[in-house]
Amino acid sequence: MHPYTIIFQIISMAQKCEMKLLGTHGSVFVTRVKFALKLKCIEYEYVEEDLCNKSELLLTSNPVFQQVPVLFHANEHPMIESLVILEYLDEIQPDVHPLLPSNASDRAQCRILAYTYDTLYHPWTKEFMITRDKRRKEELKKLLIEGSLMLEEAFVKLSKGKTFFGGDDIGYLDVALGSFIGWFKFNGSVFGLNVIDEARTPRLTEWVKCMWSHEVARSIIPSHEIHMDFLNMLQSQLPPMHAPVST
Ligand SMILES: N[C@@H](CCC(=O)N[C@@H](CS)C(=O)NCC(=O)O)C(=O)O
Ligand SMILES: *[C@@H]1O[C@H](CO)[C@@H](O)[C@H](O)[C@H]1NC(C)=O
Ligand SMILES: *[C@@H]1O[C@H](CO)[C@@H](O)[C@H](O)[C@H]1NC(C)=O
Ligand SMILES: *[C@@H]1O[C@H](CO)[C@@H](O)[C@H](O)[C@H]1NC(C)=O
Repeated sequence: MHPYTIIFQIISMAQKCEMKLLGTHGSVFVTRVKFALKLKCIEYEYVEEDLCNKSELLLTSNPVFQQVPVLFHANEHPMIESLVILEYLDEIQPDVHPLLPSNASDRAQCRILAYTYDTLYHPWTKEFMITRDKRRKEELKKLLIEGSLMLEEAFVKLSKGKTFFGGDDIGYLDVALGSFIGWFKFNGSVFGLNVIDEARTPRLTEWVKCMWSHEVARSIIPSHEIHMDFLNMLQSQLPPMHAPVST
């Protein structure tokens, strides 16, 4: 066994039970954190949260947003916001699978892209999946396609001809965006739109394939059934199909 592997295992053992992750299956934001913890060989205890009946632990550790993920590390303040948690993990375990690039400008580009994805593309995708308003759906389709072209361009720039956003290996954006690949399986056949499309976004198409063939990525992406349950849950929160439309 490589001496580094042994050292990492010792570090992991020492950290065991120091880390606790509060999450919900099927949450892409929780998947991100699991992904980073696994890449960094950090052992942790996972606690499943019921978002329909939130625990005291969630309400006290994330009183403002009351959302998962929440990461507890020993006696530190509980941490929230998946992207903040990724950076924290990268800072406390910098030598095992570094995530952010070393160039400050590249780091800023990565953060901007993840922020754009979370604040625009993800809400659009979610709305696209559940809206029943045909005109809005068309509008969102256009926005999502434009977004995918922008992501393709960013991929070309950041990957510098390599396989991942992070280059030869999975980096911060591969973790941040790769946790969504389970949703990309809900392609044209389900929603009438392939956001990632061979003809329009060839490099991203290739990237999705490489993500699926990465052992760690594959191991943390929830099953198709869990995605289906999540989708049903989202759709069940909508008013019934024939309810009067309020304006
Ligand atoms: N920006 C947050 C988003 C977290 C989030 O949206 N969590 C959802 C689950 S996917 C949640 O806990 N929802 C419960 C609620 O909003 O009441 C992050 O990146 O961690
Ligand atoms: C909600 O959670 C509490 C414990 O956290 C449990 O005692 C209670 O039975 C739960 N209620 C429902 C409706 O599941
Ligand atoms: C980051 O990389 C670019 C080239 O991609 C270079 O011009 C720039 O000087 C680098 N910045 C830092 C802070 O190293
Ligand atoms: C499209 O979705 C179907 C099931 O919904 C799945 O079997 C297929 O692999 C998906 N294709 C892609 C390219 O993800």
